[in-house]
Amino acid sequence: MSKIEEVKAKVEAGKSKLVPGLVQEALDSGATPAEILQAMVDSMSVVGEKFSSGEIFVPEMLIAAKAMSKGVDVLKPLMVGDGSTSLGTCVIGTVAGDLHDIGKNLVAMMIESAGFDMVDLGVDVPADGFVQAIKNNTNVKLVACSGLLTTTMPSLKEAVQTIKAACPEVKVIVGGAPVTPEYAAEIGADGYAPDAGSAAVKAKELASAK
Ligand code: B1M
Repeated sequence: MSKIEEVKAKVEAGKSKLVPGLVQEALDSGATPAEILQAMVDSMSVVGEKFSSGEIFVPEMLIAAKAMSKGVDVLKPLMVGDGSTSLGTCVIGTVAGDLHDIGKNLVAMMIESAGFDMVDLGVDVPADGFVQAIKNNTNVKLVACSGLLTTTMPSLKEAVQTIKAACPEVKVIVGGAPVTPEYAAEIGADGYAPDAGSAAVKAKELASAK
């Protein structure tokens, strides 16, 4: 089994103590951070499928998520930029009722490395929490809202509409597995991205748009 396959297997099995060391070994064996990250994202898809089929339950999903986060911690310094230029501040959070944060954390990492200062509000963020953060921080150009559950899509809509009503000059980008470009447009978001890499590209595009 290659080191990258070992990382994938141990994330799926939720082995948080082993994953950081294996990620380092995979790097040392020549795998790129992007390849290792993709392997861990693939693991979470397997975990999701096993949950859907009733093979595992919430606690197992949670420990797999913890293992992935530990692996991402090792990759983070290799993936973020030097922060020497700032395109402004980005406020990010997962919307109300939703506790999923791995995708949001990756999006935060990539947008930060694209040159934004990052204010991360965490998970379960109410619509007015985003507005307060815009008011409490300087030079906020962008808000990034993540949502992973179909049941929290109404929270995403409420967040976008509350932010745009209170702060129309701030751009809002949305994403997360159930979000489509059509839904993003329908709820009034300025941008949509399917993954963390394209979220960073879209963030730069929105920040430079007049
Ligand atoms: Co939950 N969960 N979960 N879960 N969970 C999913 C999302 C699910 C698809 C699993 C399944 O059934 N197959 C399903 C949702 C079904 C649906 O609504 N359509 C589900 C469910 C049902 C639930 C609960 C309701 C289970 C229950 O309690 N019965 C519950 C809800 C709790 C809540 O939020 N209120 C729940 C709980 C949990 C845990 C807490 C145990 C844990 C999360 C821990 C954590 O995040 N710290 C968990 C996990 C781990 C998952 C899966 C297995 C993995 C999620 C993940 O981290 N993926 C997930 C199955 C799956 O995704 N296949 C599942 C890896 C991550 C990198 O991908 O988050 O999609 P993702 O992010 C991507 C893109 O979506 C995008 O970029 C990221 C990376 O490129 N993206 C953006 C994300 N945000 C973006 C924002 C952007 C742009 C792009 O712009 C702002």
